[in-house]
Parts: sequence; C-alpha cells; structure tokens
Amino acid sequence: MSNLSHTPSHAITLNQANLDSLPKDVKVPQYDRSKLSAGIVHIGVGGFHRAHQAMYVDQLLQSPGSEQWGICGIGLLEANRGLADILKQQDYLYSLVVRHPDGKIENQIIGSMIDFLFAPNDKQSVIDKLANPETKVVSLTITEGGYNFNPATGEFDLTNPDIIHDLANIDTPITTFGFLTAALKARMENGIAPFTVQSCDNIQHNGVVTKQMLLAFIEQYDAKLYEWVDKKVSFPNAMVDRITPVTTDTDMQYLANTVGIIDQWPITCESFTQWVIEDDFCNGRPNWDQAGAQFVSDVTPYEKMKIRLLNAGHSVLGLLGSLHGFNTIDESVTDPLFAQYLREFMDAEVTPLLDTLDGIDLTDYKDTLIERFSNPNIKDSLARICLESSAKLPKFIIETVHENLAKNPSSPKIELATIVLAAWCYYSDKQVDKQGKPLDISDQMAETLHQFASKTAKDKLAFLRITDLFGDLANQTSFTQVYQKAIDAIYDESLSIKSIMQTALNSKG
Ligand code: CS2
Repeated sequence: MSNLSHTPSHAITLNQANLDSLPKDVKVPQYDRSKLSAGIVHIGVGGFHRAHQAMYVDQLLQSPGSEQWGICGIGLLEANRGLADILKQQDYLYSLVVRHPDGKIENQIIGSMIDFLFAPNDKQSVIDKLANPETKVVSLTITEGGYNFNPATGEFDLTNPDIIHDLANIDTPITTFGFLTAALKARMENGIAPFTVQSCDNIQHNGVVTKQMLLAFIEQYDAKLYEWVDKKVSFPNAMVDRITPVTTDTDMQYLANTVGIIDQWPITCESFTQWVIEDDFCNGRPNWDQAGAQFVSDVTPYEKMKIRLLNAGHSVLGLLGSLHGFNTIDESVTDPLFAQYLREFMDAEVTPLLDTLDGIDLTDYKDTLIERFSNPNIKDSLARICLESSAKLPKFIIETVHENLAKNPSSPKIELATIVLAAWCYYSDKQVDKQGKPLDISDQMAETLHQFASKTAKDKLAFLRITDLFGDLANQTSFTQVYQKAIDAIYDESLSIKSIMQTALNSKG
C-alpha cells in the first residue's frame, strides 16, 4: 500500500497502545489480546482472509473461552514483505470497513491476528510454528492457482520448478506443500498430533483437492509420512463468501480523514458474509458457528452453487464488461443488458445443473447476487475479477460448459458461456477493449494465452487448443459450432459487445 499524502492532525495511528483512544463509534476488540495464543496458522493473508476468517475469529474472541484460537499469519511470497512490515508496525491490527448497499458504513478493528511470519526471511521459524503442538488448524487462502494442479486433468504438477526445489530441499521450502510437509513430518516424528488443513479458496471440494495435492507431493517424498497424513490429517471442505475489493488509497484516506485512523492497509468489504464448513477437524476447532459460520456434514451443493453462480457471474461481467469498457462490477451490473445477460446465463445455463439445497431458494440466491454486485459502495474492479482467469475459468465456467455438453449433446445450453470464452480469447489476443483502450491483464499464463489467442485469425479454434484449460472442447463439434459463431461476432469490429449480447439474448426468445 502506498502512504497517505496528507495526514490529518486529529487522526490516530492504529496500534495496540492507541486502541482505547480511537473514535468511539469504531468497534474495537473487547478481549485481552495479550492472553491469546495462535491455535490457527494462516497461509495467504490477503484481503479476503482479513475480511472473512479473521473477522469470524475476532467475533468469536469477543466472548470468553476461545483464547487459544488467535491467528498467526504467514506470508510465503516475496510480495508479502510490505504487508509483513505494516502488520508489525500496527501490532497486527487492521481496520475493516464494512460497506452496506444503502450507504451505511461500519468500521471495526480486527484483533484476531497476533503474529505474522514472513517466510523468505526465516523459513525455519515458519516450519517450527506449523510444527508447534499449539497449532491445531492451518488454514489457506493461496488462490485457485496456488494448488498446483493441471486445470484439465486435476493432476498435481510435478514439473513446477518450485515443487522440484521443495522435494529436494524440504528444510528450506518455497511452496505451501513444502512447508506443510516439513511441518507434518516434524509432528509425526515428535509424536505430536497433526493439524487440520482448512482450505478457504474457491475450488469445489477444496478440502478433497488440498488433500489430493498434498498427498501427491508427499508420495514423492516419504512413504511413511504419506500413510500418516492420509490416515490422520483432516481436510474439511468449505464454501467461503464475502466480496472484498482491492484496497485503494481512497480507503486509507477515508479512514484518516473521515474516521480519524491512520491505517496503512485497511480492508473494505461488503456486508454480506457466509462460511459453510464440513465438521471434520482432527485436532479440535474453534466454535466458528458461534460467530455466524455454519457447520454441515456435506458442503458440496453449497460450493457448487457459489462457484458456478457468484464466481462465474463475476467472470461473465468481468470479461464482457472489460471489453465493453466498464471498470467495476457495479458499473457493469447496473447496465440493464448486462444484468439481463447475467441472469439468463445463471437461469438457463447454470441452475439446471445445481442440486437442490434444503433451506436455500435459488431464485432468492440469484436475486441477492445481483443486489450484492450492484452495491455502489463496493468498487470491485474488473481487473481484480479477471486477475488469474486461467486459474479461475476452468472451475467457474468451463466445467459448466462440459456438464451441459454431456447432459444434452444435441442442443446444449452453452451459448452465453461460450460468448464469454470467445471474449476471453479476444481479451488475451488483443489486450485492449473494443474501443482500443489497453487492458490491465495479470495472469501467470498470460504469455501462453496470448500466443494461442493470437492465432485465431488463421485458426478460429486456436485458443481452445490450450488443452490444459479447455480439455477436449476443440474436438466437440456441438461446442465448436457455437464457439466459431461467437468468435466471428467478437472479432467483428463493426459489432459492439452489447449488440452481440443482445443478439444472443434475442435468439433465446
Ligand atoms: C471473485 C471472488 O476472484 C474472483 O473472481 O469472484 O474473489 C469473489 O469476490 C469471492 O469469492 C466472493 O466470495
């Protein structure tokens, strides 16, 4: 985060010593932070973790009896250095600015994080922390791409140079899998019960996937540890949800100028929040249900609903909105045509694939999504939504297309999703919107995406030949017929994105 240009004289710097002097309408921790210990170690302290899990823990800590469930954050990436410094200066406190759709704002200080370890500075201390018997739950928000699987086959990628490094140097690892393995090995050898690994990323069956990936790593490393982890470690699946835009200078200025707090990295989020977790913990767990989370025996239908409607809906608005020239989700969804397109995509192409859920009305759920996306106080940038699309779209949208093709091979319901995939091709190829304005693209696979997409003029199916993302879609005629039509329309510079969307909706009657 950058620094504040002008610091108002009345504003108070956020740290433990100043907590009692903060403005009275700001909610501050009502518990004694010095009594907490870190039963939870969290890898990947991005905005989402700070708006979601850390907030649930903060809520739980407000009532006595949960002191063992403080959080120690871990940053594995060099990019986390700035965050490590800021959190330390602020005694690991930060502000959460909750913005309701009607303009109401609630400001609170989250106190559940009590330490942060920056791995590049000292890997051993991270391994020791994870191996410490006090650590009962290790949670992860390492993004969809962090799980290191091939999106089409689901196989763990053993060719990743960082994984190769970690298998050869388990005492000085780089990846999440290396650190977890080193720590679990130490626990097994020292007779310490294992921790639960709790994934908080947007992957269906995130617990199952985490277990498969970790075991694929350990299989290459140590047979005895493999067996121990397979039998003893639990990996509960979970559905996580709270829209958390990227923090901007405006957020910091709002806190300093309007609220009176100098916070170098505040977090802003929507008021809605949801966390549904499978109750499968091998070494105790916090009573997150007392803080509003739900424990269930099977989270699968919740995960699928959320990823295929909310996350996919974001990507639909993100890619089409970017090509149209919009900047934020609320700007896109308040355009009636975009809202209609999103709704039709959800109703016709996704909903028929979803299971029914006790107590959840899918029509209400979709209405709520449109309301949440329309929140004018959450300026969620399309650049954030389109960030790492190569890790997201296979799970969010391409799986839906595959399922529709399998369900109804002669007339699959795939047209609206296919236009989004064709838009992604144009986006990766031209890297500008339909008016020629450069797009802010950030994707680990950006080069490959560009390379394949830029052959579209010669071979309309070129982009689909990235089989790691699209599987066999290039060979399925019922898909390629629709896709070629979508490519023709998107690449026709005389057609606007909106006219293409309108035509697609009209053809549905
Ligand atoms: C977004 C998510 O990154 C994305 O594409 O869809 O970050 C989304 O905002 C969260 O999953 C909301 O819970």
